[in-house]
Amino acid sequence: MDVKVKDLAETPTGFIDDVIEGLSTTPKKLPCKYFYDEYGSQLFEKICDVKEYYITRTELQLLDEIKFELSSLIGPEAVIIEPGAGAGIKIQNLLNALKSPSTYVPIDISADFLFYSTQKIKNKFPKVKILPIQGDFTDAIHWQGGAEQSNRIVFFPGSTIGNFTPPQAENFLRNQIKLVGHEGAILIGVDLVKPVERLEAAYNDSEGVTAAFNKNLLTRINNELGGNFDLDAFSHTAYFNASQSRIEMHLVSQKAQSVKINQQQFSFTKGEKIHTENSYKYSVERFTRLAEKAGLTCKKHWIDQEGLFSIYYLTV
Ligand code: AVJ
Repeated sequence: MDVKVKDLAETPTGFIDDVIEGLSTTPKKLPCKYFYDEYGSQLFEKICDVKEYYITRTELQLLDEIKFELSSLIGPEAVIIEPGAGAGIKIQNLLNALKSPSTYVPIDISADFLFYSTQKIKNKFPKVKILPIQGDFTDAIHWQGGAEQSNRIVFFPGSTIGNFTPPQAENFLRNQIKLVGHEGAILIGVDLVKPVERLEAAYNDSEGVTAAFNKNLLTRINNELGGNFDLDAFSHTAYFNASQSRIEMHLVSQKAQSVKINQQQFSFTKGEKIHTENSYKYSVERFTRLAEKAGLTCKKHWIDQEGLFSIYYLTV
């Protein structure tokens, strides 16, 4: 089994259409999945290290604390499927914790990420079979599993589920049930609701890494779609929307201006925002209910000592 490499992080075909559509609606918006080109992914890794962003650190520590429990819940010869695998390190901790895991199935839109993560896992876990799938995990993925019929687990860490609205999240979970089958399970990390100061600090880090990550969307439009955004004329903002229980990130136009993308003009009033990301936060009660609506049973959940982050083991 070999992975094909592509030389460049290619621009997904839907990028231009999504940008034009998003900037033509009111209020303006851009899909957050376009944050993650190579530079954006590097910035995200940097975010994971800033002191205000507790998510990655807390989840890694919690995964470590529960590894023996996970190993006995999941059992031997597991097939681990990871949507949006990226270049993550968490999968290595999980594979380390499990008894003779059989197969790793990373799913990612980026062929480069798939290639590198496959190489890395191959080297560190020579006994684990790797079956990479290139695709957008926000679409339903059709994979029949081939010989990998039993003990399939979807691993979805990092509170990535927070990027979906609750109805989308429910739909996503339903699609994962199709991937893992009747005896499968989903191991998922979900960020908890917490005092607003703590939440907002995590998305307004003092080093400005999150601001750069947000603005990278504009850089991508400039570089890949022939846009002429003036990066200094937009500023990053992130705040908690309590009624929706989500952090929202926006880019705010600092003045009245118009921007050209390819041949199209888009005008901005002073203070007008582009909504770039939602990051939903759930209480245990609300997430459990959502999982149940999707047809899952919450067999077990864990929370770190500070009450910042939750991990769920959901069975079909
Ligand atoms: C990768 C979606 C979990 O929402 O916390 C981090 C992305 N955005 N800082 C999150 C993100 C701004 C992150 N997720």
